[in-house]
Amino acid sequence: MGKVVAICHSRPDGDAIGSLLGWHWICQSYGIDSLPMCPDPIPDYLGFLPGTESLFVFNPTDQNPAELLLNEAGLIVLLDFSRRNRCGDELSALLAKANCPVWCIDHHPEPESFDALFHDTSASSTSELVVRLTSEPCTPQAAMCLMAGLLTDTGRFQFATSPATFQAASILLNSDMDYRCLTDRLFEQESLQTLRLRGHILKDKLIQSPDLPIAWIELSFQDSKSLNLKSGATEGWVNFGLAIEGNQASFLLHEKEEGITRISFRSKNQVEVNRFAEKYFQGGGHKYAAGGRFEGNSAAALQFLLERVHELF
Ligand SMILES: [Mn+2]
Repeated sequence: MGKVVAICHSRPDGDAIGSLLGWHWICQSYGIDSLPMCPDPIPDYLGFLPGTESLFVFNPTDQNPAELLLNEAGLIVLLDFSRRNRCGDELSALLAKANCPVWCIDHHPEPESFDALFHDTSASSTSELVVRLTSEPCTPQAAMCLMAGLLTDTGRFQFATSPATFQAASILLNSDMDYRCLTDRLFEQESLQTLRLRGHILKDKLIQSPDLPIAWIELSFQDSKSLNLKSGATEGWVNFGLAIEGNQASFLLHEKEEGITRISFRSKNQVEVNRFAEKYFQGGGHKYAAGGRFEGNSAAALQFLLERVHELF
C-alpha cells in the first residue's frame, strides 16, 4: 500500500496541526508510512510541536509534488475539516483527482460524504477523536501534539468540553509527555512585542457596542501592515470581546489581503453564530465558534455585520 497522507485545513490552528501531527506519530508507532500535509505554512506559535519538520507544506505555485504524493497515496485522511474546500481551492482540486479512499475525522457540523467518516460534533476537538480511535497509550510525541489540540480548541478546557474530553486528556497524560512544558510553550512564551501588541489591541481596537451585548475588533489592511501582523498573530483575539462581563458575542474582522475581510465569530449561551456566518459570510463552523469572509474592506464588513447582528438576539 502507498503512503497514508493526512491533510488538515487551511490557516491551521492548534487542533488542525495537533491532530495532524498526532495522527502522524500514531501511524509511525504502528510502522505505517505516513505523511502529514498542510495547506498553509505552520503558524510560528505551533512550531515547537514534535514532528513539524516532517510536515509537507502545500505550495500553490508548484503543485506537482503535492499532486504526485496524492496520486501515489494508498489512503488520504482529512483531519479537522469535512468539507473538502476547507483545504483551499487548489489542494481540494488535487484531492478530487486522487483515486485512493478518502477518510475523514472531524467535529465540525454538516460533513460531506467519505469512504469512512469518524465524526462527532460533541467532541471538543479532532484531537479528542484521534485519541478515541487509539486503543493503546500513545508515544510522548503523539500525546504532546494531541494535547495541544485539546488545549487550544477548548480554550484550556474552558468550553466545548465533555467527560470524554477529560478522558482523552487523562489518556494523554498517561504517556510520558511533559504537560508543563507544553502549556508553557503554548501560553506563556510570548515576545515583549507580542504582549505590547495585545495591549494596544485591548486599549484602542476593542470596541463595545453601546446597545447590544457584543464587542468587536476591526483590523484594516493598513493595520495589518503597520502592526506587521504575521500568520497566527491574531489567534485568540476574538475572545477578548466575549470576556467583557455580560457580552454574548464577539467578532474579529481582519482584512488580511486588501479587499478581503476574514471574520471570526464567538458567542455563548443562547446566541449561536454558525448559521449567521453561513447566511451572510460564506462561512460556518460550530454553534459558538465560527468563521467567514466578506468581499470588501474591513470597514464595509463591519457595517454589513452591524446592520444584521440583531438577528442573533
Ligand atoms: Mn478543531
